Amino acid sequence: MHYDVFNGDADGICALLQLRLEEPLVSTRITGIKRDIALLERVHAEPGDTVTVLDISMVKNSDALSQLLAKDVVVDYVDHHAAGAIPNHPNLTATISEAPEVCTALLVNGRLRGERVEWAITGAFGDNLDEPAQRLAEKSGLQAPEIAGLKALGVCINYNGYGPSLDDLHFHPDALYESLLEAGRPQAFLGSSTFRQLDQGYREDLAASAALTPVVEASAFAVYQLPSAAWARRVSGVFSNDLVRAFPARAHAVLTERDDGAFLVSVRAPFDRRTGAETVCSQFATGGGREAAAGINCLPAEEFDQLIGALDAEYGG
Ligand SMILES: [Mn+2]
Repeated sequence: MHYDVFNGDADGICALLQLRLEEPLVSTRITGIKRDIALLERVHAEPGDTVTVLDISMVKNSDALSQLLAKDVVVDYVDHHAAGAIPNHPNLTATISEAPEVCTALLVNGRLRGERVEWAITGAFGDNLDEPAQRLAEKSGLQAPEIAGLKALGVCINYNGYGPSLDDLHFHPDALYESLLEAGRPQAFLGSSTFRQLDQGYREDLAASAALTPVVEASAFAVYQLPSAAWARRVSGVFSNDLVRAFPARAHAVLTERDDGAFLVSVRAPFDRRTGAETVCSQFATGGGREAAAGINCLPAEEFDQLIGALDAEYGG
């Protein structure tokens, strides 16, 4: 049995699309919402089974990984999040880079020598890596309208993965993966009713978020709070990415109220200085992420001031 374990965002999906279009394989797929990264523990493999892991932090899956390796399961791991100590084990192949200009879809593209480069570009745009995506697209000879299509698709796939529960999403990430695989090429999917539905949902959510103003605004950072509504939960990540582009010198925290009264938080470092987000978030019990983009899954309301303090300490007032 083969298992494909992948993040349910654009990067994870586009990484797997490249691999499976290039090397079709019947597999058990395991994925979830973008923030659900404890995926490896859901693999119940037997000795001799194989596992491909894409776009989820190795350090956050290290126990499950060690158990699989010890069980004689062969693991191929491709990722750009914090890895921790990579086990030196004959059953493990790892392609890991934490470089800020890299994402998993681009790492897979390197491995496949650009065989499915359109999906790599789509994944990179979806992971908010506009410049590397644009460079790769131009190098691949794509024209502006085609590049715009890949970008729109990447943004939409990424947007679909946000939200604290699968119920909030327009499509289960695995169902979306299947539709994309069936389309074969991004251009084919762009003409589908699935894309129209996703694109329309995205536009409606963005329009609703355009009216929001910050609840805290300092010179070096701003904090927004989104209401407890499905549209807000879905759009929070894309909204954060757009803020980074609109105010490149400022750090941003976007809070979404959860059903339990706590907040789901996404923090983006200033675009001009893509560090510190992880430092801010990892001070909280359920926080983590990367230097440029990090999050807190559950910030108790009474820790709001502490978050402001952490932002102020990192980015200065
Ligand atoms: Mn990624």
